Amino acid sequence: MISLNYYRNKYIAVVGGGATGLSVVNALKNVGADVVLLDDKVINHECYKNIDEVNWNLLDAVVVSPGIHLLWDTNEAVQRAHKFSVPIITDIDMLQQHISESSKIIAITGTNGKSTTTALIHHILNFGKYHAEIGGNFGTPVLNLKDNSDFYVLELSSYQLEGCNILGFDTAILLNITPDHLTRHGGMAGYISAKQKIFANSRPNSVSVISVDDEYCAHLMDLVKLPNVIKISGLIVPKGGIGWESNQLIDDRNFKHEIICENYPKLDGPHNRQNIAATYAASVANGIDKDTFVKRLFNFNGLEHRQELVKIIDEVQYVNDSKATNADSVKQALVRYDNIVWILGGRPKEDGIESLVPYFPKIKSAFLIGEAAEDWHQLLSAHNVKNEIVYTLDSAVQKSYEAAEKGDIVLLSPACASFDQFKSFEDRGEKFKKMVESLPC
Ligand code: UMA
Ligand code: ADP
Repeated sequence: MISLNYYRNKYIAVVGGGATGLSVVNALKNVGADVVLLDDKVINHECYKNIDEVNWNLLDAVVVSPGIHLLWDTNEAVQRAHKFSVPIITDIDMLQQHISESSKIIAITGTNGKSTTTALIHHILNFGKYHAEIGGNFGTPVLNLKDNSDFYVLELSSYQLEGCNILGFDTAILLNITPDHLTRHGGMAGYISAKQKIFANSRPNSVSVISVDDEYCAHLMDLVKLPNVIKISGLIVPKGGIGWESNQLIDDRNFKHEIICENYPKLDGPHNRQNIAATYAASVANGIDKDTFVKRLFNFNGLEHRQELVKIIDEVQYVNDSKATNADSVKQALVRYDNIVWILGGRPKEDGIESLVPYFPKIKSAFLIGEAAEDWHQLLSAHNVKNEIVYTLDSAVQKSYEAAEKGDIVLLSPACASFDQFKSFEDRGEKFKKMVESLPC
């Protein structure tokens, strides 16, 4: 646990009693702070208080959880914080305030690829010589990480960044921006402005890693004065940056066009090449030599639920891409595979799947599940894609099994959140894998 000495004897309100809020409460109580926990629902916790039981005049800070919307100030605790001029901060800010001078934070954001890149950087840094902690949106709240680590490798969501006010990372990485979470951020401008905070308050020796592969990132690079920029790409070699040419990772930082390694088949596709280029940039910026990078990259196993090959039955590949919850992540799978029997649907996001229409000719048939089924049935039919509403994952797997022929790919890549029928994307992916495993061979 991170020791928050600055907050000893301070009076702090923590908003949101989920994983983040509870980690903050524990870390604060550990140093003897006076803590109240607020939540829209009543919580069984010794620190829980009703909002009117808080002495707002005396509060030193309000710590918000990522789930608390800040843009429209709809949350009552946030409204009061503004009214009583109480600073709003996050657990990420608190980590930043308290880690030792020798520790470094590597922060990763982007619409897609955050978890893969975070895990890969952690894998590369966390060996004999160094100890690296991994957390943030990846799962472990940052204040639950161990004190005095050499590196903190943090996946940061737009929700987390939106509330941060201190920041200033040693290495800040922006992988890509495509439309997502638009309701929460009030549209694309709000979403980009949250993502852009990854570079806020950077110090003269901070390193900024940014991709040139989409127009929003490219535009940001032109607009924002970033320190020590390393441009990366999964598609080309940016001049003076790090990218790919003919299946090879190239380091052109000193305009030397140095070949680093061949593509790593377990992380295939331009999207993963973007993740690898970002990882290489972060690795060299933090003292990892080229040989160590290559050796460690080539024994990374990839993460579950991201284009994960589950099984091959009668020459049909079953692929679990349950983490593909938005159009751009699904696009990566549709680009990679041919002859696709597509399982999609769930709780749709605002950006929809219209942008995937150019890839529809690769779909042999589609099986629709969840809340999006009726609308997407109309869209697919309008583009002459053979499709059927089957409502549940169970029947989608069964129908796909019956429909697939040798050489086909049965692809669960839902373009939707999972919460209408599952606890999480992991739950959806695990259930898919179990169903596939039980199909007759
Ligand atoms: N709550 C309120 N009022 C609100 C919103 C929430 O009182 O307006 C309360 C809820 O009643 C609940 C608590 O807040 O008691 C939940 O807090 P939270 O939603 O901030 O969630 P945590 O449990 O703290 O988990 C968060 C991240 N969740 C979200 O951003 C929604 C986790 O990311 C993250 O792993 C965890 O912190 C540790 O850092 C999950 C996620 O879904 C994986 N992230 C989104 C994504 O990846 O797309 C952004
Ligand atoms: P995140 O944590 O940002 O959701 P993940 O690494 O968990 O990212 O991957 C989520 C989905 O996005 C998967 O379907 C994966 O195949 C796809 N993906 C991974 N990296 C990228 C990338 N750089 N660009 C676009 N899609 C990606």
